[in-house]
Amino acid sequence: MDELRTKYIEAIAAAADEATLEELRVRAVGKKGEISLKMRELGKMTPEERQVAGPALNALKNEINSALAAKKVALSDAALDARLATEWLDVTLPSRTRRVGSIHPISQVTEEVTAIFADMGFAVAEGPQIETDWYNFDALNIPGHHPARAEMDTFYTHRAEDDERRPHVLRTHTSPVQIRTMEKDGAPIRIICPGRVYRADYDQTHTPMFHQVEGLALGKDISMANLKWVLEEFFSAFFGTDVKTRFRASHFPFTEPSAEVDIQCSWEGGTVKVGEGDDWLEVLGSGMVHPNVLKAGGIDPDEYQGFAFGMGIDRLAMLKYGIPDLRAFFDSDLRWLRHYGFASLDQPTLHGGLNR
Ligand code: 2NM
Repeated sequence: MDELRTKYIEAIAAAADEATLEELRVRAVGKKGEISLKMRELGKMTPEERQVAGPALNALKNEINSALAAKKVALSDAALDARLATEWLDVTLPSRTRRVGSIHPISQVTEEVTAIFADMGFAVAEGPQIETDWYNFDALNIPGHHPARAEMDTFYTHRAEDDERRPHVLRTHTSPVQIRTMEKDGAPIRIICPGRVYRADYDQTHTPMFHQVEGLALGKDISMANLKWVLEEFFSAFFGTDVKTRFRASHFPFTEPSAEVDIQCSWEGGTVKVGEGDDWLEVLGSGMVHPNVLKAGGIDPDEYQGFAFGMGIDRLAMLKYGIPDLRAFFDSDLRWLRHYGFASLDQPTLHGGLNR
């Protein structure tokens, strides 16, 4: 019994890992372990012998089990200490720098425009950028021979010889969204439609993709007077200062009467300032929606009337934030984006004004 105790207690103390411990457990107190076998011999003993050997064997078994458990804990503590000694982390070190993206001026201005019109009760409507020529032209009272339909201004999708479908185009304005809204919701309507539009034109002041926001208000008695108030309210909120407007008679196929709208500005030292001075800057087209357009949208022109307008978002962004070159908007130049971009927390407000 003493030999067994010495052998196993010493072996357990010397074990270097859990696998060795397990091997010792099987050899000592496993089903066919030395101590278990000894316990089986108890049956062959006399009652007197058994009374001495039984408790002694049990005590030895318990002692070995305790030694195994204690050694197991000691081994895992040692392993943890070894890991902690190598895997340390200085949480007081400064963090690594990470580049942060910025909000593109066009996104920022779209949000600003949306916030201002939302305050006047206009909802945002969106639609597809690839349209049929019906939504893009016919429904807007633009006849088949109109120059705007010519291949040189409009991107037409490729068609196989035997394709029977209507021609499809990249929308040249967001007006198709307004036709779709008339069809879907009927009058009254108060919406703006911001989004990408496409025209085959590329020079200093034109890019083949640009951004527009159009507005539409239909009701029983909506007039040009309401249009003028809405636009002056919009420009004053957008530029953060009172802005006078000037309406000039014009012509669009989709409105009658039609007006081009100029905003008051000054030219000093080659830079334009909105809301002061005696000069005018053309920024917007508008008018009363043509009866043919209302009919195309499924609305009775004898019951409803209203105004519509359209303007360029890119141009608004250049004016408000002093961006000189239109084409730089779409160059994806990181230095430009860092300079003109907005922090994601710089939320547009109704009266953000020019002084950020
Ligand atoms: C402009 C100028 C004038 C316009 C018309 C419509 C519609 F679909 F309601 F008829 N939406 N937008 C419109 C009118 C657009 O952009 C220079």
